[in-house]
Amino acid sequence: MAEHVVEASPNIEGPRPLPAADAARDWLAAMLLIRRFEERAGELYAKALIGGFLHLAVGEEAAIVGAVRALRDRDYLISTYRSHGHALARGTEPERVMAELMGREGGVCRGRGGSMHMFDGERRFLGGYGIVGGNLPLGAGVALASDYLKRDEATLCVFGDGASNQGTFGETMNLAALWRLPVVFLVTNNQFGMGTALARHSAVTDLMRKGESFGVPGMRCDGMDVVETEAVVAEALAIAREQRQPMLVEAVTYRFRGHSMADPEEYRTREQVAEWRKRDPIDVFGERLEAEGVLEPSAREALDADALERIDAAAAFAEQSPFPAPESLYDNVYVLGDQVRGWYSVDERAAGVHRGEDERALAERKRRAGNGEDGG
Ligand SMILES: Cc1ncc(C[n+]2csc(CCOP(=O)(O)OP(=O)(O)O)c2C)c(N)n1
Ligand SMILES: [Mg+2]
Repeated sequence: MAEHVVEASPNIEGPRPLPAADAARDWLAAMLLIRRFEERAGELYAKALIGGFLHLAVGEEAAIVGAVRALRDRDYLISTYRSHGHALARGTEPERVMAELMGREGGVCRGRGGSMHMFDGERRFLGGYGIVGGNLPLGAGVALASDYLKRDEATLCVFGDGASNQGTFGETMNLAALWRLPVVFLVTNNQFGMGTALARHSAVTDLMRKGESFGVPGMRCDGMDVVETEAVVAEALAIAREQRQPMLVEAVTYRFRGHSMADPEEYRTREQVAEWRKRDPIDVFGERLEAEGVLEPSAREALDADALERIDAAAAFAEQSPFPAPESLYDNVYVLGDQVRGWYSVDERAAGVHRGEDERALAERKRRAGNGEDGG
C-alpha cells in the first residue's frame, strides 16, 4: 500500500453487530442499486447519451448508504457533485436520477442540472453542488434554520477530503460550533482530490481532527463498512441533535473509478486500486450476511438481479423521456427585463440576436407559421 494512503482505523473490538435482518438486506440492496446505477451511467456516458461531467462513486457505496440510513426522514442531507448514490439511498426513483443525467424532462431538475445537480426537496435532500466546499455554509444554514424554528431536525453535510482545504471549511466549523448547530459534517475521505493524493493536498491527513481547533470534535469510521458507518454517523447525529454539538465524521473509503469520466488516472497504481478492491464494500457485506446466516446465496443473487432490473427500467424511462423544449430555457430564471443586460442568444429561429425572455414568443411565432396562421 502506498504510504500516502490512510488506512481505516482498525476495529479493535471486532466488527460491529449486524442490524436486524430486514435492515441488513435493505442496506445491501441499496448499495447494489447504487453500484449498478453507476456502472450503467458510465456505459451511457461512453455512448454519449449522457453529456457534461459524470462523477461516479463506485467503491464508496458503504460510506453513502451507512450515512444516509443514519438519518431520520425529517433530517436534511446536502452533498456534492458525486451524489447519484445519495439521491438513490434517500429514496429518489432511479428513473428520475437517470433522466437527469441524460438531460431529460423526467429528471429531478427536469433535465436542467445534469449529474452534478441532484435534488429531492420532498425527501429533504438539498443537492448536489458543483462548487467544492460550497455546500458547507449552506449545510450550516439549513441547521441554523432548524434551530431557529425549534424543529427537531439535524443536517448531514457531505463533502470530500479535498473540500476540507477550502476556506469555507474553517468559517463553517467556527459558526456551527459557536451557534451550537445540529449539524454533522461528513468528510468522505476517498484519498484523492481529483488527481492529488491526500498527503499532497492536506498538511493534516488525520481529517477527523481538522475541526477540533474550531470546536468541532471528530470521529472516524471505516467507510468500506456500511455497519460501522451507520453506527458512527448515527452517534454523531444524536450528539449534534441532543447536545447541540456539531460533529465531524471522517469516513475512510476509496473510489475505484477515475475522478470523472475524463480521468487518465496517472496519479495512482493499478496495484493500489486492486488492493482496495479486495475490500469492496458490497462483496464484504454480502459475504458477511451469508456467513452469519442472514442471506442465502440465492437470495443475495436475487437482490442483485432486482437491482439490475430496476436500472434497466430507469434507463428505458430516461431514454424515452423528452428533452426540455428549447423555449423553456429561460423558465425559472428570475432576473429578467432590464434588471440585467446581456441575456441574449442567437440561433436559427431568428435573424440576429434575441433576448432570452423572447424564447417563448419565438417558439409561438414558429408554431403559428408552421400552421400557416400568420403567413410566416
Ligand atoms: C471551488 C472549486 N474549485 C475547484 C473545483 C474543481 N474540482 C472539482 S472536483 C475537485 C476535487 C475535489 O475533491 P474532493 O473534495 O476530495 O471530492 P471527491 O471528488 O474526491 O469526491 C475539484 C478541485 C470546483 N469544482 N470548485
Ligand atoms: Mg476526495
